[in-house]
Amino acid sequence: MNLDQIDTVVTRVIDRTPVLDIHTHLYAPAFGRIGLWGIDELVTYHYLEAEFFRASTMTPDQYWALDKIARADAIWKALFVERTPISEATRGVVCVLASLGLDPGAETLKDARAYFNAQSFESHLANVLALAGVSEVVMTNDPLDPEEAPSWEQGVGADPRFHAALRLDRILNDWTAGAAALARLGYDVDAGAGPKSTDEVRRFLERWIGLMKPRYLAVSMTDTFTFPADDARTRLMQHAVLPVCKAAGLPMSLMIGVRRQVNPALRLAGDAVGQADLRSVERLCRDWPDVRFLISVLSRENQHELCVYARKFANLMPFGCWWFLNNPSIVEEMTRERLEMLGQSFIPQHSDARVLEQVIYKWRSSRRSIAVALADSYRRLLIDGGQVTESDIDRDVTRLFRTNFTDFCRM
Ligand code: FIX
Ligand code: ZN
Repeated sequence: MNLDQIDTVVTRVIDRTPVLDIHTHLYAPAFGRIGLWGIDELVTYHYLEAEFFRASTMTPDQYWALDKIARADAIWKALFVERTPISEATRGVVCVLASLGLDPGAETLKDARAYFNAQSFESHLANVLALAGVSEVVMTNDPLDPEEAPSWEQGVGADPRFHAALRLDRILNDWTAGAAALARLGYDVDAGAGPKSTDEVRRFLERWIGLMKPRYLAVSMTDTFTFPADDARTRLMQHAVLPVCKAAGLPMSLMIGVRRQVNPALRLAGDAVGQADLRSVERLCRDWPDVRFLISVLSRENQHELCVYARKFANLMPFGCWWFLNNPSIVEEMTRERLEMLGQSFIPQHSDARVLEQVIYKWRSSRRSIAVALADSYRRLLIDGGQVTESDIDRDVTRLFRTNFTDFCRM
């Protein structure tokens, strides 16, 4: 292959390689209405709500007093009609509508609503995943979510396109509330998170691993996350969560760096970002060498050091360009530094999709950015005297989009 073929071949391979999307907030059809899809969910995505409040004179209180339809109409008018949709999140809705054959320049959402109302979910789901080039997604499954837990207890049928991830935020980030919820379920736990409590949490986790068959355990941590510390979270991690991960052979996913509710008036859109002290990640990877850690950090300033830590610890798998990082300028920058320092040994992206159709735009945008960075790596290789074939690129992209995750999770 020569220099001027690289872009075409890389784009062809990236476009045809189906993705395993390792972190989303999507749900298999069997979970019913907690799985979000359709135009009104797309347009009221919390990324767009944040942008709406900058563009509109409507106060959050006035907005929250509206129903979902009226909220979507207000956002559509402000961000898509009265302004050109050039932000990542607004352009994403344009991409979805155009991909589905709808008019992204429509004055109202009337025709889009008619289209989505006419869809049968199963065929729509298959169409959306095909358009996105996504073969499987990993859900975010909370055993203490009263809307979700009954589906698992009743025995939700397996769907090979949807893998589970056992999410632990309610236990690890708010033990007082988590302990109360576990106590209501009959677990003998107390606020101190002593040995009896950690044994009971192990029992709880083992039960839910049996119910969910998760690919990994997961938690989202604030920028102030410190491990170890003299706190309930450390005791729960050291004496329950990490031993369970080790015994079950399941990775632990840590997403670190959110600053929760810096503006509570915006609700889900009210979270921000903070630079974390990644020495906690260093201590986890060193002190728990038999546990594998999937790590994503939210601050752009933490990305380079995460790559350095990944060079030090083979049980650390960096993944994704999370949330405020999921923009072409930063996805390309992060992918370049990961390729330079880690070769193919990282997971370049996850969508974090909350609404089904978002996988279409999130993966189209990410494929473009990843292709630019990857093509440049191959060009540099050729310039330095190396060779690369299309099957080499196939093998590399399959690692990045699929088998780095399936191997790490021993799937
Ligand atoms: O903790 C998480 O899984 C975050 O991704 C979400 O809480 C966040 O709201 C989100 O969807 C970001 O993309
Ligand atoms: Zn998420």
